[in-house]
Amino acid sequence: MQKIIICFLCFFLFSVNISISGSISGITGTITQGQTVTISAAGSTGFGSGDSSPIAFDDFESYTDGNSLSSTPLIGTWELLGDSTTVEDTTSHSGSLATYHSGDSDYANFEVALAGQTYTHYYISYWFYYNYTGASSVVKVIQLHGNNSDCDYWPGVMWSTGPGASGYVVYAPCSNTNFSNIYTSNPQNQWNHIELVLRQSTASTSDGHIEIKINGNIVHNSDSINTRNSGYWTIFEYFYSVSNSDTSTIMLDDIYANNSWSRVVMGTSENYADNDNFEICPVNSWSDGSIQARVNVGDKSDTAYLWVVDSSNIPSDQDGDTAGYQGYEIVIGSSQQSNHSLGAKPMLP
Ligand SMILES: [Ca+2]
Ligand SMILES: [Ca+2]
Repeated sequence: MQKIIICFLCFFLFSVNISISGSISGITGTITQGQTVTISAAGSTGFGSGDSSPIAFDDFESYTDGNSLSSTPLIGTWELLGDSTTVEDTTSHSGSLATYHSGDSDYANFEVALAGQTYTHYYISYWFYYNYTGASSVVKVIQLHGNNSDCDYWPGVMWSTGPGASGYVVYAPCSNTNFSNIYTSNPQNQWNHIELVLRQSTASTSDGHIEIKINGNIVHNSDSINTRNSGYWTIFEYFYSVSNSDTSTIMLDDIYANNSWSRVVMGTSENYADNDNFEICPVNSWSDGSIQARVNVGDKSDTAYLWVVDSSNIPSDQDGDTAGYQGYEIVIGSSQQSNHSLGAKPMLP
């Protein structure tokens, strides 16, 4: 009888937990905007080490409609530039408020200064909504600046839109050879999600990682890019105005940046890779067995899925038997969180 139990135990262990990813055993707290929830790790494979101090985050819901943008977001700081940016209820991704900027011939609206930092990894996520009128425009979605005298100046992402309203994303590596037309779409007048997973290269070596996703489309993904010759990225110039020369409007919401790939995200498809976008939930406490995160539901409602992504960019996985990374099922607005896929597993006798 003892042998039978041991054999069954071996079968159970090997058949259920074949993934190296951690998985979530439970979530306590209410899944509503701004609430803090505690996410517990299941079994012996925890969440690993992660970062609990994002560089910047804001969902802009603490503003009053029409206020000027503050240099102190919910997390971190940023520097205001050029013409004033306000927070408006014109349209938003999360809640009812987002940044709003309208004008022409403008440059960056605000930036996150990283001077003196030697961070190697970055994860950036935010939502943008834009409209321009005119014959030619350049949507400068985001630009990472380094040293102007070095080739570091150019590594950036710009969204150029020309006559005929065909847009494309440009990534410019150290070689100054732009990867242009890597996303030929022009999604004006809708909310779009951009996600960047970045790792600086060794100096003058083609071993950097640049991964850019827009609305779930991988528009660039390389592990062999030289991102610098000597220095490091020193500024994220977030959210350039849409145009160098034409009238434009751009709104931004749920802005997040961190010098780590570790994060907590929420999506609507159970399989991680099937999601067109993610909501980022900033982490304020991270240990191998337990994480505390600030809920950011974005535009999600009813049933959604949550993942803890580790510092190597590997998501948690609730179903080791199924290919890919299955999320932990949650119900927006509820404090009764249970994972249905884990609940279906056979129990030990
Ligand atoms: Ca918002
Ligand atoms: Ca799986």
